[in-house]
Amino acid sequence: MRKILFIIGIFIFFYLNASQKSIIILRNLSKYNILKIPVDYFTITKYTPEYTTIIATEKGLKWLKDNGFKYEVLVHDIEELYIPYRTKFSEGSRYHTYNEVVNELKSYHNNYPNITHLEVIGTTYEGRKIYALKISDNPEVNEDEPAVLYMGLHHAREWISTEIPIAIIDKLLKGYNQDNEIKKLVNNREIWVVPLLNPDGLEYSQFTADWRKNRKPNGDGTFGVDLNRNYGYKWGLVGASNYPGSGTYMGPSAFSELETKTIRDLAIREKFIASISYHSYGQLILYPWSYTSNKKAPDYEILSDLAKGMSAFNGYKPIQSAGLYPAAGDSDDWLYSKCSTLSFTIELGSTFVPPEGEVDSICDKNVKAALYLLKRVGNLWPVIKHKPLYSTVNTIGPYNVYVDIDFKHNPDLSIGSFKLFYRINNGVYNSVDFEKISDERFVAKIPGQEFDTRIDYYILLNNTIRSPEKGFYSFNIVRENYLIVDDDKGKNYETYVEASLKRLNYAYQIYNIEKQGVPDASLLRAFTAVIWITGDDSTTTITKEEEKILKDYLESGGSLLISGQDIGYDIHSNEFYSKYLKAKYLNDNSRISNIEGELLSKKLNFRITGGVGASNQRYPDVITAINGGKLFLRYVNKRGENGITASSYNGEKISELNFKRSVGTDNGGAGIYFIGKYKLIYLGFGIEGIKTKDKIDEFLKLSLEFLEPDKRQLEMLKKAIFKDKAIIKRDIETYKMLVGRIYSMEE
Ligand code: 0X9
Ligand code: ZN
Repeated sequence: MRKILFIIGIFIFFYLNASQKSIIILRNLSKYNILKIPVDYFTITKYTPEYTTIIATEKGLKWLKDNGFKYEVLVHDIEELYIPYRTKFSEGSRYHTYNEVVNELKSYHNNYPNITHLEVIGTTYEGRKIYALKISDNPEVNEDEPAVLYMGLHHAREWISTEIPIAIIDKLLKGYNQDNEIKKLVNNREIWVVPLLNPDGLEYSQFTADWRKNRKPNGDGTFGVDLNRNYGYKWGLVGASNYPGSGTYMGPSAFSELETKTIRDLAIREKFIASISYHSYGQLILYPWSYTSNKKAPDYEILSDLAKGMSAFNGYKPIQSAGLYPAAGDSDDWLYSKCSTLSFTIELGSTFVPPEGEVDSICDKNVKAALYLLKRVGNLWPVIKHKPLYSTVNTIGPYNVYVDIDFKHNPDLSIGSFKLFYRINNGVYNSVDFEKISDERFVAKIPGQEFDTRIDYYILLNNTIRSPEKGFYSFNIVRENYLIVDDDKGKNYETYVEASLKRLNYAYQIYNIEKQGVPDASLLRAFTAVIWITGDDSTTTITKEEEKILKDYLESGGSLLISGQDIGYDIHSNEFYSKYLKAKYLNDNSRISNIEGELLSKKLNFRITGGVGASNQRYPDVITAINGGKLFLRYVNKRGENGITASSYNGEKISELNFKRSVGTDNGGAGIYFIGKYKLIYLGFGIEGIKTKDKIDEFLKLSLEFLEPDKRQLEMLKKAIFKDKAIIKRDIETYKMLVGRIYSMEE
């Protein structure tokens, strides 16, 4: 049986692959149902709106005849087109070979090191490297500039499609110091060029035989996947074959191929705003959707407008990709749907391999079209920047939504072209106009609302097709609102606290010191309490600058829960530690993970390593309370003894070690609380290490209840907030939030 299958396999292989392929033309295609043509025998590739050219196997020709299709044969055997070139490559042809492309990219990079970055972005089945050349000022840095991708040679036989990307590189690099416009483009864009995506296919088609796909063996004797059917959007839905021998074989799964994976990963990383994938031939500019002609892309207007703009330079006809035949799994549909890239395919030239003498002029006009797109995408780039509003305790309002509009890149915008819409508790949307603050800055004001209100809002833009950001935002007017200060040096331990507050249904904001810098005390004052976590940082837990704002905050009546296994170890010898945290450091590393105590007359006991908590608590500090602080958490061993464990450390018995270090003062423990001018809970361990969810919830709930500011604190906070008014004029929003908080608490 096996043998028979093998023989049949061989037969099919020769029938579909080795048999002669002809290029034929079908006119008035609309009178046929193009989708009926079985993709296995054909590669429907070249087309204009008036006619379509197809590469057909002999079996394909027979099928057309049998089914009443009328066609003319353009090229009897497609090999004829390529044979003249095969011998030429050794002498040097206008068309690049793989090695020539690689050498050229390297020398471009060597000659223009300050504005290029050369990267191997992938490797093929046969082990060839896929290169990308990035052109931009500061090329090693991912700057906040529109990124554009130019790709060549998805299809092996479409040699001209590598020439345009190389010509683009040449134009930009050589023009950089000559042409101001080019210099500006290079400086303000990130231009990625992948001139040759399918080097295995190219080598085969240049030196062996006509070819379209890559060269990975399919395991049934046939070779290659059509890279332009292998992308992961609507993969295999239409216009692609699942027969491995077919020229439009979709592959065993979406992104099964190294080449398509390479583009996928690059695109996810670089977030291209626009792209062109070059193919041949047809003199067309295609844009999504490719998989269907029944639907327009959501950005149809801008896509067709850009295509029209490009066609002014190359004279090609802009149409929706699926216009003549739908095919799923191409690069454009994936880039557009998954990366919001305005993706184009340009079908170059009017023959498969334009005569070498025509290459320069094809490059010329297409480089112009490419630069036009490069220029235009600036106008689509960040239209609006906007920081979503936090939940707030401010019932007075207004809630100011600030936006920064990038007019430089969006010359068509005016103040009338954007509006804010908001609704209260799922009611109907109201609109608010923006007011001008400065040339770029605008504000829309949502009026104050009652406690426990939910506000949804979005910003609508006219004159731009792409929406500014993700769209809908919401915030709540809440009675209590906590601030998590994420000070764990870039780690994610704050997520444990965050998850707990979510479970408890408390409102909170996260402030990330690494990203946002040290917060102002005035910001801290806007919250019911501050939860400051330093994770397992051991050397920069609380910096001098942070101490300063924390002192200010505490002096003004703030409430603070501060936690980290090494705060004591790090800063115990300074005044902030003893005077404000009310703590004395006994030793590093309790070596015990059982903790118990009592807060607000509730008994507490929990463990801090393992379980679902962070397992970062290897050295929790032993601390004790001074200056009015109260020790409320102890480390205990199983026998209930304080600070004693049975294992040994460095030859010393731990029990003795901890015991020795703890004597002479109060008992060593794990946490301190203080009630005075301010309220404080200071933990010598990281709260994120609490072993179970219910224990971290229980502990946080009690702590935050404890930290709730009393009347005395509120009086003090109010004074500080009015002083802040002068200091924070530049941040009226924060000020209003603070004032609102005090007023609303007085009710
Ligand atoms: O079929 C392709 O992959 C591209 N044409 S080519 O002749 N170079 O093979 C066109 C892709 C655009 N997509 C659709 N027309 N659906
Ligand atoms: Zn192609």
